[in-house]
Amino acid sequence: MFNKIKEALKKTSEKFINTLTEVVTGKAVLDEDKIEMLETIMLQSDFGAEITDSMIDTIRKDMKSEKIRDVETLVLTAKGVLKDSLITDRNKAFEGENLPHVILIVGVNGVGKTTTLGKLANKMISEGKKVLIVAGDTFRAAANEQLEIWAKRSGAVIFSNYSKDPASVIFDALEKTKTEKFDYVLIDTAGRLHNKKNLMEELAKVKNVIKKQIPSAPHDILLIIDANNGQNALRQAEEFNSLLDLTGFIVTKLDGTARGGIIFNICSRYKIPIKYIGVGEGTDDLLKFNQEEFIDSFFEEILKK
Ligand SMILES: Nc1nc2c(ncn2[C@@H]2O[C@H](COP(=O)(O)OP(=O)(O)O)[C@@H](O)[C@H]2O)c(=O)[nH]1
Ligand SMILES: [Mg+2]
Repeated sequence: MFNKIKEALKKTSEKFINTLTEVVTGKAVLDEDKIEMLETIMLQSDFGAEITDSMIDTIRKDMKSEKIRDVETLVLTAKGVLKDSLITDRNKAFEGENLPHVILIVGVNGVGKTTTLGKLANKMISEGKKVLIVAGDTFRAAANEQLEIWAKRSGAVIFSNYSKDPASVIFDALEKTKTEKFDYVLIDTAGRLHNKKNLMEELAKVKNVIKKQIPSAPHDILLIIDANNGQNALRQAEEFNSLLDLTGFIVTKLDGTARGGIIFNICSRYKIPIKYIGVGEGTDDLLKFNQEEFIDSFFEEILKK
């Protein structure tokens, strides 16, 4: 698991770490050119201006107070800054006492909603849970097949009705959970652009319909974000969060991107936790997000040097 994160982060961490190690040269003298380079690299990797500024300021301050003396102490400072950026104030437990735990999956087109839902179902079933998948994307026929494949693969029960609108399908699906006991209900939705008002309003309606059936639900509303979406991902987070009050993010396609800084950026901006990360297309390529592990993986290469 550790290796998978490390592999996925490689493109983001490599440049960052190479430059970081060069920031302190010789007898702990700050190399100004390298500091500038570090700044550029962090911005290119989507860490965002706030974390980048904080990184540069903290390094300067810790150099001055001689807290940074060599590469090892520099890494401690850098780790501290990244850890601080991941502190969230909204950490609703993923496992709810109010079973079934209803999870609504939202996001723009192609970010990996259906795939992530499939991987989640798989994970839950392997833990012995009973899972209902609800096909809330009633717009595309292909979405139907894709979800059915995932349901079959994982052994989850699927609820669909492609002649109805999403809100009615979801309403009926939750009715079913009242007679058949499920641990988790995973609701897939159609991709929508965060700036398309009517489609966004439909999501608000979906949330209300869920509440009508189970007042404490949805227990989680997770926004799926593609790590490659850069600044646009931040806009998506903004719009979806203001409409739905998100409980968490899942960042997908971290494998092979050099823009993994987005993890720190969105988390620090919204103070909403990242629950999982997607590191590939396979069933097992969804990892529970663990701050410590993530940061350790990020810095592992440097510490081996
Ligand atoms: N490399 C990679 N591909 C992913 C990941 N998650 C999803 N995908 C791919 O992204 C594409 C779109 O996924 P899909 O689930 O259909 O997106 P949706 O439109 O949001 O439902 C598919 O080809 C997935 O296999 C990931 O973590 N890594
Ligand atoms: Mg989909």
